[in-house]
Amino acid sequence: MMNGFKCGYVSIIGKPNVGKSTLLNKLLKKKIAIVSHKPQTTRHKILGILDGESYQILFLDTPGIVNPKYKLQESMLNKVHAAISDADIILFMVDPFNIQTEKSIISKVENRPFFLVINKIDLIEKEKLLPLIDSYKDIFRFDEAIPISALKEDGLDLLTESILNYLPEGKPFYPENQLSERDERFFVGEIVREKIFKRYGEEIPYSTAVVVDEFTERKDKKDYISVKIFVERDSQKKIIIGKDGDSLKEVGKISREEIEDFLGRKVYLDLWVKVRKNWRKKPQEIERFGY
Ligand SMILES: Nc1nc2c(ncn2[C@@H]2O[C@H](COP(=O)(O)OP(=O)(O)OP(=O)(O)O)[C@@H](O)[C@H]2O)c(=O)[nH]1
Ligand SMILES: [Mg+2]
Repeated sequence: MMNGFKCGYVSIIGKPNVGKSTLLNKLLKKKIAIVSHKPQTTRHKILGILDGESYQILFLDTPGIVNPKYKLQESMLNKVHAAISDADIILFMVDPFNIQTEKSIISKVENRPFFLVINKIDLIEKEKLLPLIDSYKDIFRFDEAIPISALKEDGLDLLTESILNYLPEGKPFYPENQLSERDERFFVGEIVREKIFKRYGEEIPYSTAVVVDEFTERKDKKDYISVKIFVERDSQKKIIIGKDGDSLKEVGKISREEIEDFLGRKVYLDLWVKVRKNWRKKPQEIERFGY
């Protein structure tokens, strides 16, 4: 019998860019969720499994909460709602720079454990913390307020301990050391998307979808991976490719290096750029791209 073993879902929600994916990666000690300084980087609900001696915590990273303006954002918001309905515990993550509330979201939480997680405390003076927590007390109910710096890995042990105080008892849902439920293809596509998010400005990151077309293991040769990068306009395709293909080559190189690091083996990576006009507004395309 696994007496006293704890297992449950902990959903990380909040506005874009507050550091949700960074927290997931730091808790797991492996980068499985892509991160960038631009908002709306995450488009999926991503499971990260943290195994301990007497617990298994199933973290769900989610897209940042925004008022949807196009179909893709609607689908992203649906993932936040799905993560909330799955959750045994909800971490509402904010940054310390302004007061953030999401009434429509918080109203769905009902009486489940709800933590206010204040991230990026490495960027403010310590004296500002208590007044900040106090101002949240006037806005909504929370069971715990936990200041952290995900980036500097400050406060993460305390966060895990507090989670364990509320996590239900139960057997582990997943075998040990599984980390996530996504396949290698998913992570490869996400790594390429992150490099595009980081490299290009303006609307390009938001107009880009990445699909792994082929992933073949070859005898005595590196794995062959073929990736299609979809953008919404010809002009964006030109920018992604760059003069003499230089930009795309660079994206290919840094993507391949991180993919090899992630998989722990060498790969051959082919990148192709295609145009799908206004795909972000089309439910069928969004579904086809896996969002
Ligand atoms: N200084 C500081 N920066 C942080 C911290 N945590 C995250 N960041 C930075 O904040 C930016 C956004 O981080 P993400 O983890 O991508 O944020 P997110 O909430 O997942 O964003 P979306 O996926 O767009 O909703 C990145 O540049 C991170 O390096 C922190 O504790 N301190
Ligand atoms: Mg994210």
